Amino acid sequence: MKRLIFPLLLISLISCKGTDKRQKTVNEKPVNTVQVPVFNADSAYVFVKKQVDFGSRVPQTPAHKACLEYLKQMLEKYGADVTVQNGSGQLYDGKSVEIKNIIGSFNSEATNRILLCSHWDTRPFADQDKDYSKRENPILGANDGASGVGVLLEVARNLQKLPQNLGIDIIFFDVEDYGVPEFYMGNHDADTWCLGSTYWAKNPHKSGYKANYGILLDMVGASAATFYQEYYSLDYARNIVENVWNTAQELGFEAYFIARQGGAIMDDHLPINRFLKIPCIDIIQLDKNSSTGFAQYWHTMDDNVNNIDKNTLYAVGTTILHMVYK
Ligand code: AHN
Ligand code: ZN
Repeated sequence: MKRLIFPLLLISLISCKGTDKRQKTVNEKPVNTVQVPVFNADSAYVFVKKQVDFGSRVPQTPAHKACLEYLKQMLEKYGADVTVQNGSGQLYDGKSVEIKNIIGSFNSEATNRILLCSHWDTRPFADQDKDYSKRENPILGANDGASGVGVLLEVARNLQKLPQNLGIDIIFFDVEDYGVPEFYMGNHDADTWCLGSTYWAKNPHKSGYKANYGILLDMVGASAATFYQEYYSLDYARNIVENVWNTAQELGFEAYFIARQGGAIMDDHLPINRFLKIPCIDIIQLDKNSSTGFAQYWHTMDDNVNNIDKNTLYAVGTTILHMVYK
């Protein structure tokens, strides 16, 4: 009897130690999990507000120019190789317009790349405003313009620990929102929206430019925003849509990312899909209950900083960071 006690004690000690060790390993370093940086919504909000403080960023105006310098400088500060692509396009009234697309590349040499984009210009006309006397005024575009850019600047700030074999291109497209206004009575071409992205998709900053996929952010900062699965995104890049909406759901953002089909929107993702053949989706606030398909503030004087909710910026930014780092 006495002889048995000792080995039994020893065995139980060893096995106990073994269990302990295994648990510790699991807790300290979860298998197959990458550290995803934390998206700071306060920081993203500041980036949005800073753009709005320049005033309306209508192409070829001083505020637009000042904002260009700011965005360029911020991308450089966060370690991107920055290119400003100069181009030109034709407006609905036949006039020519300068295009300035801002491209920030992280790990420029990596062939495995993701494209993240947003438009940075704002609409010259509040042509959906209830007050007809204001319909020719430019909008501030806190949500329609600044929100996507603000989220992507905060993403850029979090790309410091990007693995070397993964490249990210953040593109801020110009002249997205200069489309034919409702009050215009003359004739015009079919394609008056998305001039900057169309120019880039036909003349990419690097010849033969390729990315695995793209994500466009448009109006991603309003309170209680609903992101339905936009029609063309499903058509061209269904697996990316599903991946993004599943990721958002796993993170608890299913109140924003609603896994149901939404309307077809002519937006910057379309030329990218059509001309460059890069599968690109659009995360855009759609409203099923409005006649325009967009929320009430859309293309009105109400699209100011009061329209921005940090919770929405957080939901979108966190989802994007998880897409990048997973
Ligand atoms: C059209 O209304 C044709 N496209 C809307 C794209 C857009 C405008 N996104 C933001 N502003
Ligand atoms: Zn717009």
